[in-house]
Amino acid sequence: MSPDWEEISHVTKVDPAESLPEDLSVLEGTDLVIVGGSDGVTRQNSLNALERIRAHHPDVPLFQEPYSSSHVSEETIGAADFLSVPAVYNGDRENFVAKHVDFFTEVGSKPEEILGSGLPLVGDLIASRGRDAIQSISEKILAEGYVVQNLDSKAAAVSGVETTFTTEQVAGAALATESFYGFPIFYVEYSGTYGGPEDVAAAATYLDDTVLLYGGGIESREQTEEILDAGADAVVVGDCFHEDPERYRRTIP
Ligand code: 1GP
Repeated sequence: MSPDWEEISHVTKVDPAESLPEDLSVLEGTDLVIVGGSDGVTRQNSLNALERIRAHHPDVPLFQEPYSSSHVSEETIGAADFLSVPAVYNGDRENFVAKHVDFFTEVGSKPEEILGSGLPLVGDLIASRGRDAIQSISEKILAEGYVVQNLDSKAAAVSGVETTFTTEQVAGAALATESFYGFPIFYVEYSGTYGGPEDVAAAATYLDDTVLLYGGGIESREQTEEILDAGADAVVVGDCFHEDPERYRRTIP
């Protein structure tokens, strides 16, 4: 299961560790909101952001994008429509395999084994509702094949990214996402800087069933259009939303 991507071309990434604009009507016109960040994120601030956005915009699809199971609780899972979880191709092993196996180990373990684990609230949920709860958590999780292309970003630091991919490697990662890993989303991440359309165009060549997202440095409608024209299904706008709501509004097509 996934949201209706045909309807989504503009995504806003809200950092729960940063303050939100006073007036959340600025989000009108965005098609999807993702709550996630790379610094100072907690279960509580994630939940606060999810609940505040839901209260103002009950109909906009809402994701939580945790990079650690410490951001996730029964409440955040309940508040979000989906959990989008990055698997970083050019990151360290922890961020492509280990963290995910650990997470699903916790989710899938017998309740008595996971109560008191790093995911106590998920443990309670499973203890109270059994296998159905495991099933419903799993169905809410969407894997994102991720390439982090800005080495100076916090996203690179927390994912163990030490080298960026060439355009050919980005294309290869996209092809692997579609034909080998089967992740529903491929994400070209330039967090904090505008990367231009090249990687997106290369990735788009190989993606039919996989959704292609681009994020990084988008501050204008022209940039949004350049990325969409290159073949992305949607742009993701982050910093600009927190820093300059008026400029952010102009990134919406
Ligand atoms: C960050 O891709 C998003 O994860 C958006 O990037 O903050 O640079 O807009 P910016």
